[in-house]
Amino acid sequence: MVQDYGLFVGGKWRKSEGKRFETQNPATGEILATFPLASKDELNGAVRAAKDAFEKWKKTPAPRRGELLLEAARIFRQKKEDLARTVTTEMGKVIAEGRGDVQEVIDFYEYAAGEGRRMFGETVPSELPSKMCMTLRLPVGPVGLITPWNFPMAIPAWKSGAALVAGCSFVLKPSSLTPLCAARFVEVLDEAGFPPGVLNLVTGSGSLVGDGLVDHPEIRAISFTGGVDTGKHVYESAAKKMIKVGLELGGKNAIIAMDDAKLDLLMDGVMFGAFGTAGQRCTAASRLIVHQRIYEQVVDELVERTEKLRIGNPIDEKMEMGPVASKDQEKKVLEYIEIGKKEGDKLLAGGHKLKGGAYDKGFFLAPTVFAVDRKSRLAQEEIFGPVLSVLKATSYEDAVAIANSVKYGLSSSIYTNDLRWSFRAMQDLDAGITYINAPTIGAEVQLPFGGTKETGPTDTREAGTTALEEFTYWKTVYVDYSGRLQKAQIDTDKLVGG
Ligand code: UN1
Repeated sequence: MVQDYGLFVGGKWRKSEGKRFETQNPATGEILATFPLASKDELNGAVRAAKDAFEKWKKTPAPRRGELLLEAARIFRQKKEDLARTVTTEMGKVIAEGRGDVQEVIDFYEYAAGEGRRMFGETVPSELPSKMCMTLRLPVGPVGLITPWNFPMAIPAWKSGAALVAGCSFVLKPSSLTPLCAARFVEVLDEAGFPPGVLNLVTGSGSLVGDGLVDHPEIRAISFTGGVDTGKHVYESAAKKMIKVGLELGGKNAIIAMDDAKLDLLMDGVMFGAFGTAGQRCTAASRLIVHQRIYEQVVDELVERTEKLRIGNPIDEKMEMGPVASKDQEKKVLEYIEIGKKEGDKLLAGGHKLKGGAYDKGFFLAPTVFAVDRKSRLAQEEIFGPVLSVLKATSYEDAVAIANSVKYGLSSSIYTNDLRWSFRAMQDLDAGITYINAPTIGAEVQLPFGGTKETGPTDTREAGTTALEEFTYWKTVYVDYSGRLQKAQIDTDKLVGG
């Protein structure tokens, strides 16, 4: 039966009378559930609930907040298989990756829970006697979390885990392609026992709910993962309110293959990096830059492996790649394939929709490889699908120049056994993340995640200890226990005292 969901506001699922939208399985076309297109009033109601709850939540001791995160992690672990199936059914990544998505939730919630017992500030000496100075981390207020469909549980977890332990309440607006994952995510948090109003889920359009959240006067920070155009719009609106904003806006990530790379290791990494999640990761390896000395060999092997990939219903354990997430995604990727052909890039594998039998019910594309010119659009633009562009480099310097020639800077990778190239690449690659002898995907939650250039501003990073920066501000406190007025910068002669 198709379930009709409401909005989760103030600790309850609430019916919505307005228009609704459907969510479907991209492999089979089956309708999974329906969700409300929330109205402005409904959004305002959710922000009000978040604001009311914030006043108490911020006073809840941080270790206690952390305990609730740990309890949520326990339930996520218990329900991992079931939730993974929801991820795969609604988003289309293969089931092993669906499990990975939920594992990332568990990992981050466990990690962030510990932050409840740290959240370190500093004590700093004063220039005056009988005076102490310190810094505290305080929550910014109710926050808005706007999440994409490609990691439909992991990304809500990164954002909400950090917000919750910091003491913020939130309103989550998930992508309209994966509201069911968001609903199931929120159900677990509710079961863990977070107080009503601390977490709220509002589904609907980007222009009404997304913009409405960013512009709402009570929302004190926005964390957004998605496309660069929307990200710039969010950044501008947030600037007008002078609120914190975390943005992660994609990539055009490259793997560099040096001529001394271990070939099998390289090929395993390229296949996983390029076609894992059907290439729909911000971190996906969408460019392979190969040293000219091994170019022919790498291309031959790549084509052979790409043509052997097993593609089908991602719930089937044997499949290596599922469909892309939606009709629009399929259309966009096919358009890029046409652009490649028109611009004269050389199609080496795939380049079409898969047809016949069960393929006709879903959005299945053949994994695609192009040999491209470094100026071509396939070498520059984020496609967000199973399309890999291969480029030839004449040297290490040339490879790095190609890698850095795009407007994004999220992830990067180099395969080499030469320490000199490895250590140079760590610093030369203009990206937030560099992997040595591993593909561009698979970031771990205990390290900062984010990029440079148009991937997003470098002042915030998700995950790691840096995750707290998005949702807290520094309060500076001076305690003067001298019992007299002491003037900093003026009473400079009173250097010794007690
Ligand atoms: C994303 O695609 O926005 O590093 C996130 C990775 C995953 C997260 C990707 N852990 O590939």
